[in-house]
Amino acid sequence: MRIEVPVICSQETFQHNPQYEIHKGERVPHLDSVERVLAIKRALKESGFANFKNIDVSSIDGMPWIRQVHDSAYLRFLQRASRRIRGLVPDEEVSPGEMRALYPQVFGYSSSCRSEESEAEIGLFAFDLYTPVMRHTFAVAVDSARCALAGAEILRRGEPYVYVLTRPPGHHAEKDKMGGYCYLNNDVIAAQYLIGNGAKRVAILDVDLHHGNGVQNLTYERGDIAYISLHGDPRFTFPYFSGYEDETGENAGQGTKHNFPLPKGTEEELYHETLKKALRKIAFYDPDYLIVAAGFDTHKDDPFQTFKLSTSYYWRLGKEIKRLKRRTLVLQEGGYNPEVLGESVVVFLRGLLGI
Ligand code: Q9C
Ligand code: ZN
Repeated sequence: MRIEVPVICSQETFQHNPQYEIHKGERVPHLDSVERVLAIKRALKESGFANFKNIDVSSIDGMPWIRQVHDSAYLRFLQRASRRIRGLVPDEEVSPGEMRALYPQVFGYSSSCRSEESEAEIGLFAFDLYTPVMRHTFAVAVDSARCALAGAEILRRGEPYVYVLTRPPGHHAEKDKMGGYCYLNNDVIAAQYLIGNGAKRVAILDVDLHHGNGVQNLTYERGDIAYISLHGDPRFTFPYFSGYEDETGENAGQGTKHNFPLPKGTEEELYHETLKKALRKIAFYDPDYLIVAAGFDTHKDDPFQTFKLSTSYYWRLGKEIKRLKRRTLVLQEGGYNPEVLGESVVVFLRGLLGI
């Protein structure tokens, strides 16, 4: 029998093409490029084991699941702000005062905003300057979440592994805030879908370089979604405000959140030892499904330059996760060097499939 893995992706992602982010007060090229998608797709096609599903995700009714996870005022803002933006027009055709991309400038210092200007309101709904709202942002973020739902459904029907090329990514998105290139929390939305369809427990393993603050905060008081994350120590790595070891969940969620912050320069052996500890927590939790928030910005050649994992390491990562023997939904998160990203995804999936 030929081994293959179902792959879900959507053309809509190409409508999301942020040009720049504001870093240390400077305008710098945005890292979440469309080249990332092209690199992943090319590598998957060449791999021979990717079974590209031609699902028209636009027909999936994702909003009921998205509304269970995100605040309705936030969703309304995102939709309205996207609609108001001129978007994909050449710079010279954008008249003064007209916007191509919306960034926060005043962060909300009260709990509500009486101005209805997008540039005022965004101060309540964004937590950084890395995550612009553009013409197609709402539609493309909804589409990315729909891809995650399509993947969850395939898993539910009995497939052991599914890979979803979710872009924009999801793990930083909060109940009512965008940030870290994320708008909608694909990971929690997919978990919510699986639980809504009968799963008792879902574990989310986050191997992106950055702590998934959104996943943790959205599930902090829930016992039905575990969150286990390995990431750069938030004392010096984005998103700074969460991901510390003593954050373990509250109320029904107490003991279902586990953070493994790691130092700058972390190499494969330390990473792997830590991974085994993290996977023990998951085995003990005994989930019906596993969702992997799969970021590859831990690569030694990634622009973040924080961890030192090589492309071949991702095979060991996949293989170790396979030992959990859980139906596994892989959702794409970060990974910003297109030169190594495609191969990293493929090598990871090979490990997961055991080939
Ligand atoms: N210009 C994800 O990996 N910091 N998000 C950017 C570098 C923001 C990463 C600073 C990092 C967000 C999904
Ligand atoms: Zn990341």
